[in-house]
Amino acid sequence: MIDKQSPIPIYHQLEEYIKQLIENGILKPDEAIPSEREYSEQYQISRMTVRQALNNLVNDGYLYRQKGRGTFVNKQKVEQKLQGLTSFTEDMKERGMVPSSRLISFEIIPAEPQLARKLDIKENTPVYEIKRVRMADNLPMALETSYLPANLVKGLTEEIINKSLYQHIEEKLSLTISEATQQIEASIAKDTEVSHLQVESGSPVLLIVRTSFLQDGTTFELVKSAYRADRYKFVHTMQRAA
Ligand code: 16G
Repeated sequence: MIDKQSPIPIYHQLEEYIKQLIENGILKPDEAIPSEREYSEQYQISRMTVRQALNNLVNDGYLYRQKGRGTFVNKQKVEQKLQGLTSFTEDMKERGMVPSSRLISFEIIPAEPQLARKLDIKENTPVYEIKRVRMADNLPMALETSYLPANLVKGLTEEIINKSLYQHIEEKLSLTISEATQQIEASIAKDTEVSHLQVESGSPVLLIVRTSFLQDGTTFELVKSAYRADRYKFVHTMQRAA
């Protein structure tokens, strides 16, 4: 599988080969991969070359290292399409994963000026503030803080929040969720995120801010979330203007 005559650098060939083994499920999550020495002996390539391939795979989130123990296969990232306005519950179910939430706090607060502006409501209007850890197959994926005007998204309870907000809004309140704007940026996990997402300090997260609207244009939520960058990636298709 390593072709020394090929113009493709050897580290890159090894990287692609290991990637394939992971994507095809031949190497399984949390399985240890061979050591640098073993790869270098097996394929008669330098340890530097092996190291470069493994470093790239660690940086891209395919592998992780544990001090003194070795290098292991990471869980594959959840791919989230950027087309379509979906809920966390729908996204995970579509992938055959079991969604769940861990409620951290749930209260009604008066909207401070900035929040009121973002939700397009008067200052001090009551707003639900909900903090949840969103999980898939019991693994923490994101820490999510949602703000919803309480007199619009009525009757929230812990039971509803532990299931699906969007389902309650559409099925119980018969409101039509229509569109959202979303921004995504890279960051490093803050202390609260480190503990709730169970990552090491200094780990990368994707910060997402979503503002969502009903069909009549009313803003019904502002959601700030931190997604584990090692478990999530966003994909979208683009069309070149004719
Ligand atoms: C997603 C949305 C969030 C929405 C939630 C509803 C992002 C970044 N955020 O997490 O805005 O409130 O789904 O999920 O995608 P639920 O219906 O499962 O409660």
